[in-house]
Formats: sequence, C-alpha cells, structure tokens
Amino acid sequence: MPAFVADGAVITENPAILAYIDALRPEAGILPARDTPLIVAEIQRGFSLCSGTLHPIVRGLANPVRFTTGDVGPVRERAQELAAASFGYAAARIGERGWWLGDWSIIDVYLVWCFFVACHAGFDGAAMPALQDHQARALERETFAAVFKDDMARRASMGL
Ligand SMILES: N[C@@H](CCC(=O)N[C@@H](CS)C(=O)NCC(=O)O)C(=O)O
Repeated sequence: MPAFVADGAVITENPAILAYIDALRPEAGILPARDTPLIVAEIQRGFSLCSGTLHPIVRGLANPVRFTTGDVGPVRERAQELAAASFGYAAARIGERGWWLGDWSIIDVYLVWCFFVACHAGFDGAAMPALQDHQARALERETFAAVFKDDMARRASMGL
C-alpha cells in the first residue's frame, strides 16, 4: 500500500506513483520542472525522506505490531526517538524554506500526511512548531483542504 493501476501495470511505492502522475499531467504542477541537476536531487531527497524514513517511522508509531512478534512497547518507544530526530530534520528545512522545495509541491502533501498521522499516533507535534505551521499553511490551500477532509472521513470510517 499504496498501489496505483496504470496502463495495465500495478505501480507501488509513493515516489514512483507520484512521479508517474507528474509525468502523465505535468501541467498540474504537482512537481516543478526538473530543469537542473539540483532540483532532480531535491525532489528525490524529499521523496526518499518521506517514503523511506518518515513513513516507516509512522508505521512504528501507529502500527508497531508490524515490526515485532513480541512486546510493542519498545518498538513504539524507539519510533518516538526516531520520529523526534527525523521530523526534527524536516522541521529545520521547512523552517528555513517554508515548503520542502521553496514552493508548494506534492512533497509537502506527503510530509503533512506523515506528520499528521504520527501526531495522531501519539507523537508530540507541539515540539515541532515549524511542522504544525506547515500543516496549517497547507490547509489554507483549498484543494489540499478538500482532499484532507476526505481522507479524514475515510480514516474515521476505518476506525483510525
Ligand atoms: N515506502 C512505501 C511506504 C508505504 C507504507 O508503509 N504503507 C503502509 C500503509 S500506509 C503499509 O502498507 N505498510 C505495510 C504493512 O504494514 O504491512 C511507499 O513509498 O509507498
């Protein structure tokens, strides 16, 4: 999860799905044009942080049973420590740049999602005011707010 069916193929992994959607509809502007080597790296950097680091930490907080056959307490505890370090890293960059790439992009959506679910699973968001502000600014965007509201309703219907 997630998985996206396109052209008869099943695409998994968020960075692959989002890169596919961007290539399909570049005019939507979910990512900027990759016109310098640096922007290519910065996009990949944001995707890797969210997909490879933050998302698994969020799972450790919200669904620790996936990581152990034993007591979930130590998994949650370690996930809290890792969340403090990795969200702290993201918060420092957001504090400097406002959005992950300087301008709004789909990477901000993924980062807000990770932060929101982590906080919902017991991470202390108040310790990261830059990410709280990031989420608040994202919610000022009409399209994002509508999708976020739908996602909240879906999560509630699943008892999450
Ligand atoms: N690196 C993955 C992370 C996705 C992920 O962790 N998804 C969760 C659900 S939100 C999941 O399926 N975890 C596997 C599991 O709990 O068995 C991506 O980019 O798509």
